[in-house]
This record gives sequence, structure tokens and C-alpha cells, in this order.
Amino acid sequence: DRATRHARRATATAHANIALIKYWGKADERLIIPRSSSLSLTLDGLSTTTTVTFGNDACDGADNGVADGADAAAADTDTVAPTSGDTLIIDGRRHEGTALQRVAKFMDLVRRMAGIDTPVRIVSRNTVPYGAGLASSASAFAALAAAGSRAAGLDLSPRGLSRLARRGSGSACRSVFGGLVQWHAGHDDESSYAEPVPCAMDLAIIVIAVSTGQKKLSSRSGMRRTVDTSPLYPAWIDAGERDMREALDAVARQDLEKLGEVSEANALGMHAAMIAARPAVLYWMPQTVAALHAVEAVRTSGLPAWSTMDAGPNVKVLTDAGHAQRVAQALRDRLPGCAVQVHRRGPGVVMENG
Ligand code: 2P0
Repeated sequence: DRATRHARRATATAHANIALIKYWGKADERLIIPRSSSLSLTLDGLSTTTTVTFGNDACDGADNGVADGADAAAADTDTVAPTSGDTLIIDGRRHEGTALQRVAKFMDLVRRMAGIDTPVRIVSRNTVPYGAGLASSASAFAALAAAGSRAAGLDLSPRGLSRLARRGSGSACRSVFGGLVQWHAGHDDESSYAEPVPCAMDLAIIVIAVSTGQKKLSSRSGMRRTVDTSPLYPAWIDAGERDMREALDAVARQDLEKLGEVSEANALGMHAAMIAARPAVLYWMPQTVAALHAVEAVRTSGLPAWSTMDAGPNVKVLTDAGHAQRVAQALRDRLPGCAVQVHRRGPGVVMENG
């Protein structure tokens, strides 16, 4: 049949990223244009690998080991009929509802660009070495944009791929590239994209896993509420412009201390603005505060270590690869009961078979 004849498949892997200068708040909700530019490090170890196949019937009994395993798991799942013709399987489990809707809506963009209307089957695997709650929509939508566009027969430039990934999840536009990456806020679809920033420092991020439970409030809702109600939000945006200039200057001068200071200040300022929202967007837990103090103590002891935090209770620590294991051990000594894991810089999107 038509779907089978036109079925095309592609597989891509993307890695999570952690922002040093944060994205928090949209100027355009539909296009996902942010209120400010951001700067991030793509990490090794935390990745999503996604296979997209156009034509729903096309990969049943196919030669793809991941899809076969997922098929078996999905067959065990008691599922309701899907609302779209698309199928979504994440880590062996079939997803319906809002997750499928969000992904199907994203694939509608890809279909429109390619001039096709075939349903897709999406099979995704995440490598999260410890617990849950640290997986990211950034690696997920970067991998989906790459595999989905390639399977649709599109041949996007890296910038075009970054713009497409942005439509799935803002931070995903940065995971298209490896290492240090800047997302230019821009003012429309064409001008809002990420690109790599040359960096001679061998940066590393240490994740202190305070809690790996499901977060109470999504980034999307949390940032909307912060923009709409926090009296501190405009001040954070103002400071963010200067933070970005200082961060890029510190990178160019290979000044880790300056980069660490401005990154920590930007992240804590973002959380101050969140906490001032009404009602408060409060992601902190008691152990979050303990971790922030531990990072400060490790730094006072003479090691390079600066905190950053995202939309959750976990604390991440900026350091460099040469000091990362010593910093991690010092943190483990001070924070028994928290998993502490070192991540070095990771690669950008990689397609299977070129
Ligand atoms: C960042 N975060 O720069 C910031 C810091 C969380 C805190 O990007 O609504 O999942 O899909 O564009 O990308 C998380 O926001 O939000 C995020 P959407 P996304 O990494």
C-alpha cells in the first residue's frame, strides 16, 4: 500500500544540555521565541536515541532491535485507541494523551515542511544512568527533529535543524550542537536559533541528584507564571543581558572563575524571580539548600565549583574536567545520600548511518 511504499526511516541521537545562562520565559509561546538568549553545555552520558518511521505498518516485524523490543513491551500494555495516527513508544512503553499530542503536533510541522501527511511511528530510548527526573525534553526533541526531518526526506542545515528542534522544546535547539552553545533569542522563527561557541576550556558539569521524583510543575507552566506574575522577572531579564556578555567574555579569556560566578548568579537570580511569582514557583527542597552550601564549602577549600539549578530541586556544578573527580568526591563526602555524577562535554546530534 501507499504508506508502506513511501515509508522512510531515520535514527538520531542527541544529548542533554545544562544552561549556564538560563532560558526562562517566552516572548512568543507558539513559535517558542525566548525573552533572552542563553548559553549551555551539551553533556555526555545523558542521551536520547530516536527512530522515526513514516507509514505505521512499515516497521512491524522490522529489522530494528529497538523497535522489536518496544513492540513486545507495547503489546503487553493495555492501551486505548490513539487520538492521532501516530505511535509513540518511549523506553519500551507506549504513550498516549498529552505526550503523544505534543509529539504529533511537532511531527505536523515536519509533515507540513515536507509536504506529506503520512502517520509516523516514533521509538525512543533514553540513557539515564541514575534514577528518573533528570531526563530532558532537550535531548528528546533534538533527536526527534533530526530523525523526523531526515525520515521525511528533508535535508536541513544545522541551523535549520536547531530552529525546528526549538519548536518542540526551547532548550532542544541547543542540543543540536555539542560543547558550549549559544541560543540567540532573536525576534522571529528565522532569527531564533543556536550555534556553537568556541571554548578552549574543558568544562564539566557535576549533577547532584537531590530528588529524582516527577516535578510538580512543568517548565512550560512555571515560566509562564513567572513572566506573568513575578515582580522580579524584569530585573532578571535586564541582568541577563549583561550576564551573557560577561560569560562570553570569560569564555574567550578562559576565565573559569568569572564564568562560574556569573553562571551561579544567573541561575540563583532566575530562582529568585521564580520564587517571587504568585503563587511561588518553588522547586527547592531542604537538600537543595544543603547542596548549595556544600558547593560553596568545596569552593572555599580551593577547588573550582559553582552551582546552577534548573526547573527542579537538583543542583548542578560547573567545574573543569581536570578538577571534576576531586570536586565530585568532596561533594560526596559532604552530601551522603545524594548521587553525584560527573559529565563532560558531549557531542551534537548524530545520525545513524551518516
Ligand atoms: C534552560 N530550562 O535554559 C532552562 C533553565 C529550565 C530552567 O530550558 O517550554 O523544557 O519546552 O520551551 O525547554 C526548560 O525549558 O521549555 C529549560 P519549553 P524547556 O535550560
